[in-house]
Amino acid sequence: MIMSVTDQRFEFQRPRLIAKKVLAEPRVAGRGAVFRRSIGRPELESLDPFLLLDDFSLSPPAGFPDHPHRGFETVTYVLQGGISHQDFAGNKGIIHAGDVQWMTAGRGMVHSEMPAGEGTHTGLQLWINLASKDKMIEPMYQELLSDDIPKAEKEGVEVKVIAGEAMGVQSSLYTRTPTMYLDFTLKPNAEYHQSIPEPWNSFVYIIEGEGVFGMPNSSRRSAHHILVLGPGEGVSMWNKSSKPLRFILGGGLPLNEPVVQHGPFVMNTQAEIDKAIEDYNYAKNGFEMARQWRSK
Ligand code: FJE
Ligand code: FE
Repeated sequence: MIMSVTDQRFEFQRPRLIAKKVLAEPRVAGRGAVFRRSIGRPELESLDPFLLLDDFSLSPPAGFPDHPHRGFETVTYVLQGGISHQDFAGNKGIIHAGDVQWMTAGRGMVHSEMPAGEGTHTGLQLWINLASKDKMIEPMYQELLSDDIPKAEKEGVEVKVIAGEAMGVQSSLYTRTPTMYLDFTLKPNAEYHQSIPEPWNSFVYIIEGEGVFGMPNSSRRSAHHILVLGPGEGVSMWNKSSKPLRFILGGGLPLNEPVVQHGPFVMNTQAEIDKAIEDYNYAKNGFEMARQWRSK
C-alpha cells in the first residue's frame, strides 16, 4: 500500500499523547542507597493500578532488611549486578541483571532484598495494586530469567516482553491485574508504534538516551523522566538522537477502588490496614511464619 508522507506519520487515529512529565530526581537514602522515585512521589502519587516505581542503585551496606508486604505485587527488574532475596517461607536466590522477579505478596510476605556482593547494583522496582478480591490470596512468585524473556527485533527496535504482548510476541507471565511491561531499545532513527488497550493507564520511564513520544514533532525527553500517557489507541515513539534510547513502557487496567496505604501494606480501608498491622505484629492470617524468621 502506498501512503503519503503525512499519512505515514499517524499510525493511530487517536495516539496517546504525553499528559504529564515528571523528573525522578535522585534521593540519597542512607549510605550506599540512591533512589529515583517516579510513581509514588508527590507530583505523581499513583497511577492506578501502579503504586510506586523506583529506579534504585544499591551498594553495601545499603539494602532492604526483613520487611513485610500485603495487598499488592512487587516487580523487580535488575539492570546491573544482582539482588539477593530471602523470604520467611525459605525461598531464596539472586535476581541477576536482566532477570525479573514478579512477586504477588497477597495476604502476606516477609522478605529481605540486599545487594548481591560488593559494587553497585541497579534496577527498577514497580508496585502493582491487587483488586480487593485478590488482596488476600496466597503469595506467589514468577521468576523470569533473562534468557527466558521473549524478545523481538525489527528495523532497529528491540523489545523484551516481560508482561503483555509486542511485535506478535507474548509473555507467559500471569498478571492478576491486567498489565503490560515492555523494555524497548531503539537505535538512532528507529521508530515504533505500540498498541495499548484503550481503558488502560500507561507510562514511559526513560532509562537511557532521549526519545520523542506521542507526536513526531514533540520535544525530546531524556533519561529519568516518567511520561504519563493520555487516552488513545497506542503510543508512537522515535529515536531522533545519535545514541540508543532505552525505556520501559508500562500499562495496566485501573482498578478504580479506594486505596489506603501504610508503608508496605496496601488495602482498601483503614480497618483493613489496622488488621494488616495487627496480623503482622501478632504473626497471624498469613504472617504466621514471621514469628520465628530472620534472614541470614
Ligand atoms: C521501602 C516498604 C518497602 N523500593 N526498590 C517501605 F517494602 C520498601 C522497599 C522498596 C524497595 C526494594 C527494592 Cl529491592 C528496590 C524498593 C522500595 O522494600 F523502601 C519502604 N519505604
Ligand atoms: Fe520488598
